[in-house]
Amino acid sequence: MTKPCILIGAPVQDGAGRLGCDMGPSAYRAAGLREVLLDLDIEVYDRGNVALAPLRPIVHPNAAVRLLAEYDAWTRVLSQVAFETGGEGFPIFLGGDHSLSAGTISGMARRAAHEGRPLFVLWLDAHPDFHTLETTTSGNLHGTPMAYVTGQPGFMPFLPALHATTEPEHVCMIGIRSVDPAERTALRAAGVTVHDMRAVDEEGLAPLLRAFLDRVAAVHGVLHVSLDVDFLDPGIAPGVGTTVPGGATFRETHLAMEMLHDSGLVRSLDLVELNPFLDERGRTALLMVDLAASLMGRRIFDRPTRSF
Ligand code: HAR
Ligand code: MN
Ligand code: MN
Repeated sequence: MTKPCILIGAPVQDGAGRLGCDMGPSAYRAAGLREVLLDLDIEVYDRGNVALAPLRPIVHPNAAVRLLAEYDAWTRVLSQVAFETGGEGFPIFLGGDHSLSAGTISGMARRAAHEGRPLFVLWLDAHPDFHTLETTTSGNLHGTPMAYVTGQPGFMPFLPALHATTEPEHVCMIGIRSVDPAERTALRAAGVTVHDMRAVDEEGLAPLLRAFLDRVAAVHGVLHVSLDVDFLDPGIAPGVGTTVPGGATFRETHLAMEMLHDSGLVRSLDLVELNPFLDERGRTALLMVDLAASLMGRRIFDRPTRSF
């Protein structure tokens, strides 16, 4: 990986049901993300935190929907930042709740279209985040970004028009184990590849990921990875507001990250849903940094043994 890494803090918490994700970017910095990348001889530029664009008033008929104006504003600014930084290096978006992916993925889709290559998304999460503004009942908009970027109905004119939609067939979700009924229906209709935890247990994470990477490479695609803390088992990653039992292990996830690095297909990464207020002495932040290092080329063999 010769491209410089560009760190972009996205202190978004408006999409989550509880406060605290806005501290995520600081926690990743305190956990040494920059230093770990420098150790890999990667050039690193930290752009600091993105500021929220001015709000425009938006009213939606679904009264459950919360903080839509903020979602719209974050999406506009992050989409632009993703498009720009995606042309300069390898952006790592330091979340922030998962609603930020509405911006980062739409921006990376525009970047890929600009380069004439299809964008694929690997979604590592307990949740598919495939609600529309109509179907969400919690109103927490971190439950919606994948529906938005794949062009599901009802987001216009409430959110920015997409320069490029991500084909639902180009999305692979792994680790899924908390799906609402409306999401289940919509995922099937859209043709998203969903490997739930049963698939991971029966078939193994590596073969599932290998098949997807082969699909991306076959059409000369580029890949965006969106890593939600709750993909991981709560026993190793407690610092998240929406823990779900039965998550991915340390070994599985490091292996996935090493495979992603070896593929040479990954262009950009979201680290999302870390809630430092719920963390235990930074262990979840440190684990996410550790995983980012594996994705950027560090072998488990070379992993330092120091504890924090
Ligand atoms: N599906 C539920 C809802 O819409 C939970 C969404 C939670 N999403 C995240 N990100 N934590 O994956 O409220
Ligand atoms: Mn998520
Ligand atoms: Mn999740």
